[in-house]
Amino acid sequence: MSAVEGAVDPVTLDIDRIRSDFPVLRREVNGRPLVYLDSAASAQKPQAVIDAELGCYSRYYANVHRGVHTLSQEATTAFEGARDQAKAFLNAHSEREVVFVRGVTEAINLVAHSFVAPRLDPGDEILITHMEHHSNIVPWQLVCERTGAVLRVAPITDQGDVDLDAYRALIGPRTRFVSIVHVSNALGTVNPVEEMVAAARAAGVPVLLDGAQAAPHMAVDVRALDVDFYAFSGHKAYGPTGIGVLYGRYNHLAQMIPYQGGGDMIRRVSFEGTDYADPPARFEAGTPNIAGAIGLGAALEYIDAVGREAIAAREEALVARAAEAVAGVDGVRLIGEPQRRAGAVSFLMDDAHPNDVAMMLDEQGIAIRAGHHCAQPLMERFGVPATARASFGIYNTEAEIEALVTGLEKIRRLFA
Ligand code: C6P
Repeated sequence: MSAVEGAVDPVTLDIDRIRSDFPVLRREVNGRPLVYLDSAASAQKPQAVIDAELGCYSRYYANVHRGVHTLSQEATTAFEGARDQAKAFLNAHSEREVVFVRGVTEAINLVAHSFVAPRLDPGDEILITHMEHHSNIVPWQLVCERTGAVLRVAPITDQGDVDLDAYRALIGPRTRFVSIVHVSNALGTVNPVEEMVAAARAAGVPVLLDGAQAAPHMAVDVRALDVDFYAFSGHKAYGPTGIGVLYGRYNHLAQMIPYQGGGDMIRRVSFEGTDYADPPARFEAGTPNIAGAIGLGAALEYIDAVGREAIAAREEALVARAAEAVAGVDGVRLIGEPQRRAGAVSFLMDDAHPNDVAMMLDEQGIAIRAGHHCAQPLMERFGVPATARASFGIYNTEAEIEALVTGLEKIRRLFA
């Protein structure tokens, strides 16, 4: 039976049952059972998500919003049903506040182009933190180049937490927008976003939260957060690739210019001019990722059925244990020891390059990521070009942490 079909103990979670929902976890890599510790890069998919995509393509696939025929009606109903699911997942006020995008990268570029850039004068400021992913740096640099605005960066501590006093002090009369990561992909830091959003909004500054690494691991309530924009990617939340969600307050979306022009985002087109559709259609030009959205709906349903509070509690304990266990390996040093951690543990091993560590773990069937994790300014802050990163999801176990530690000890012996 699937974990979503029966009652799941909200505290302990039946991990064996959850694991049995993910077909790929049955395979071996290099003759060993797969230990998948790379969910921060992209998470594996439960059968429910695979079935939802397959069901769309095999039973009712057609273009959406365009046909009166049965298949198009059914596809449209399922596609819009996924939007409702995303609305509930984020506790948005309305499904009209949910824009389907390719992922967080597109969401931030959309907000930068359509909301922030038109409001900027030379000398205005956009505030981010030192732990941002490139997706939350480069779009702002592009906007600054175009408008003469300035990018401000809130510093972080040696532990990998945002320096909150410095952050608050950087919110000034020229600050026009704040865009910050909810959970760091490279450090695992859970930022105190409630306080950070409140500080910005008290100064009348709108805020975007990059929820790429938060949405899969904890409950997100955009109303409680009082945030203006929130973005997450489907593929990190056990859903398909090429689909994600941008939440935006409706009154912001309604004032925003389109991001791309094309079909489905208009009310009326003539050669003299075009009237745009209302949000969210205004920001969804062209044929969308129909099966992807439907698969994402199934992923969000899966997460909810397992229970987000239970997932958060279990994963937080698991990741804390992983951090402690990895730090206990001779010659290993953690990069980032934040006050609160979710999802990921970054580390370095003396004398071994992170790429070598990742390759040698792969020989033992263990998948981790090595590199700068698309956070080069953060790597520079810690004086390293790269780290090894183990990241965790709903299906990981204590036994897999032991396998990781055993693998690292083996590598250590080889290098020592
Ligand atoms: N981080 C990682 O291995 P996209 O690629 O658009 O789905 O998500 C981009 C992104 C934005 N913000 C954060 C905090 C992220 O972690 C990511 C993606 C992956 O850490 C791939 S670099």
